[in-house]
Amino acid sequence: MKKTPQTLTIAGSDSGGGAGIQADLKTFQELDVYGTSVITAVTAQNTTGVSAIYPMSPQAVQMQLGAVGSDFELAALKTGMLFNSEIIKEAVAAIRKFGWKNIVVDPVMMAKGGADLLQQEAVDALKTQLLPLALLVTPNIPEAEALTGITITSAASRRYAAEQILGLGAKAVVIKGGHAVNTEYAEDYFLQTNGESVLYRSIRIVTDQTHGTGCTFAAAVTAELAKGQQLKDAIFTAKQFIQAALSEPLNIGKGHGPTNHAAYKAGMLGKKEVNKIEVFQ
Ligand code: PXL
Repeated sequence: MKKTPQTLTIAGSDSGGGAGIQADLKTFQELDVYGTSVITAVTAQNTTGVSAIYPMSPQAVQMQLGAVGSDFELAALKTGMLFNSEIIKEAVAAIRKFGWKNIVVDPVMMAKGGADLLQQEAVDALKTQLLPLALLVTPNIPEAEALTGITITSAASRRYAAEQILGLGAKAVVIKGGHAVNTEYAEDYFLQTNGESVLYRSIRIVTDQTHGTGCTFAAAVTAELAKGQQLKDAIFTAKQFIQAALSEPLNIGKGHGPTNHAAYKAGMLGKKEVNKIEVFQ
């Protein structure tokens, strides 16, 4: 009997349900893969912001990783909020111990309201220990700038930053364009170590219902990788998924509401044409 592909998210809990572990598991479910989770921190948060962060102890993270690793056959995994260097070390040790592949690293650093989801002391561990294990890193523009020290203002500086990130050991990077000043399009720039690049372009959806966009995108890539999709195709589907999730907002909460994780599948099932993504190779 064919088994459902199994995945893991190593990330923080968002009590508001729009980002973090909750966004990841919803996305895994929508894309027909089985999701497991290792919680790195519990955040008290809603659509208006983060009011508290409670990191798990390194041992609590290690025990969760061991429980998942000793039972499940993971086809892909993603990391999100890792908070500190001790937790990063545990994630790295488990990835090595269990020989996990198809690692998607969402280098989560800051929440929309400015709360630190990765402590400054941990940026170095993320760069030197985790990124060399990554098949794909998915920074937004501020994260790509923080990882490289490069200010991204043009296609050339974006490419230069992507090259620098590959220099840290990741096999591929996609710099997401949601934070760019471009008001017409949202362009995600992909570069891999063989020099191949792809630009994924969609019409920009103007909405403040964007909480958890990055988590959801990386989770969708992870799910597609787990199903055996090639990286460039997995990113294409993830872009469609997030475009659908942004285009049919749920209008929940008083602040930056969550994206609509159900919209992609509902559109596919209804045979509605999913949002157009242009691909430039
Ligand atoms: O979207 C980044 C992110 C990741 N993980 C958790 C979060 C957030 C943003 O708020 O709360 C737990």
